[in-house]
Amino acid sequence: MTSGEVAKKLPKDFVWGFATASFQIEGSTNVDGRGKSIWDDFSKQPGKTMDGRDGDVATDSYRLWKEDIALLSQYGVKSYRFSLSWSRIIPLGGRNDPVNPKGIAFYSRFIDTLLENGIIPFVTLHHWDLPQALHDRYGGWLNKDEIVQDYVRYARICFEAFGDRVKYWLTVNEPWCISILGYGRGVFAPGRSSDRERSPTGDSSTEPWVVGHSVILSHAYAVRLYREEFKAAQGGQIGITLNGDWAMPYDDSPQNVEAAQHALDVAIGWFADPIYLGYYPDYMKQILGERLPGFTPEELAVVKGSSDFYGMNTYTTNLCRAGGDDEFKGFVEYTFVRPDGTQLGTQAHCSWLQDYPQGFRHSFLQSSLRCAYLNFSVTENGFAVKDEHSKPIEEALQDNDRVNYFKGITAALKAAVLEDGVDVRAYFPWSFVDNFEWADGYITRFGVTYVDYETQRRYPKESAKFLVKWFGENIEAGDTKSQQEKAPQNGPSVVLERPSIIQGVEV
Ligand code: PNW
Repeated sequence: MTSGEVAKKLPKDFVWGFATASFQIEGSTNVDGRGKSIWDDFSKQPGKTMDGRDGDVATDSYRLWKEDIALLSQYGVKSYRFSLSWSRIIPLGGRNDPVNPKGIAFYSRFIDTLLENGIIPFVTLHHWDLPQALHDRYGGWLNKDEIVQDYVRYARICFEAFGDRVKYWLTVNEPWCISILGYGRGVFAPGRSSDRERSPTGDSSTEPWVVGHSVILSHAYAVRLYREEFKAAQGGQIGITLNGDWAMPYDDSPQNVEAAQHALDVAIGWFADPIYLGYYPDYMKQILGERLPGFTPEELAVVKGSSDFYGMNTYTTNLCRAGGDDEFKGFVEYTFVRPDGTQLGTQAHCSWLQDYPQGFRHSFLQSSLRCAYLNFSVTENGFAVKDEHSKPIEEALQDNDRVNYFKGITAALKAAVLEDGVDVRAYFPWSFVDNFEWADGYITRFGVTYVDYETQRRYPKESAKFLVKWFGENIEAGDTKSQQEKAPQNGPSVVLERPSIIQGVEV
């Protein structure tokens, strides 16, 4: 397989833009009636974030949203992937709890303004900021019967309020991370784990699998609702987004080839197989036995086929070797060191990420082979430059490792579409701006736009300029704008002025 650039371009309706999530950018956590999410208090507990910082201000995007949209518009993106904060819309989260009109109004205005600027909203309903009240009331994702109903009602409120203008919905972001990092390793909110030094409560051997099951069902019942009551009138698409990296066998020994398959069964198959094929992977049943909850036949009928597309968050490649005691990785050891001692690629600031663009191309084939996915939207992909947080701004803006990462990825994307014939319809680099990187606090920076947290000024990095230019040159002429032109434009019109806080946007 060659990874060289091919002369042809991506089709004219190819969608690209940048991605973010509500808790990572919004700040303003206690204004306009927002209720707490599980990340509010968790991030304030000593030791939970690397720099001890929380999401109270983040990139201040709840206040600076017009400036954010102006920058997106200057970048010339076709779309923007962002998430809604459940507890801004329903502060206490539950199906009998009141809806907050100010939360609805905020996102409604935001969506209108994106559309007025020719930017397609690509909306995630849930990106990890579960309402705290639901966790306190009944254990949140641990309580399947309650959470499914509450999530579906939340989804209904969003379809009713925004579905006339939103044509791309993602139900949930990365269920593996919610389950394993939140209820297994205990490093993400709500921080539950069997490790008593980390958490006074929790059972890492059972809870992640229960949580994953609840997430799948919540997703599936929300999709059923959309298809039955909204799709005909609103005409949108709805799916889930899964995290999953390419699993490459460490060498060609049969046990390591099998290990790569096992790694995938747990990292991707846990969610992809029920949703696209209608069953949990055999390997998961084998290692978990009774601990893996079962679906009733009625549930399975709702789960199977419950995604209109494959939402893929993919960052890296793992060399997989049989062994180890980590159930969350399917008893597979991950490494970036090849048998000959060389590194797979350039190391990012976070330990789990190296640059290996060939893996990006392979991951489409890997997923296609697994379940013959209909079509792909890459909803996240990106790189955090090592030590970027400690560099002076001028230096941080020269983000060569990130530029190289995206050079490799864009070539691989083009090859996947034009040479391998994979049906990829959208691509969203993570992230639009540096932001609250969960347990890493503000240390790890994934943005293509630098945020100076002292001033909240935004500065485009070289990688933003590279991507803007690349997509400008590599998509066939003609545009997807027809979609948003057709969409009704309600609500007040907001006039955007060229923001003063954005520096050097000559892209
Ligand atoms: C994703 N891992 O999270 C999330 O969707 C984003 O909110 C986040 O900012 C981004 O990737 C960068 O981290 C992940 O440990 C977190 O492999 C951790 C992992 C993968 C994805």
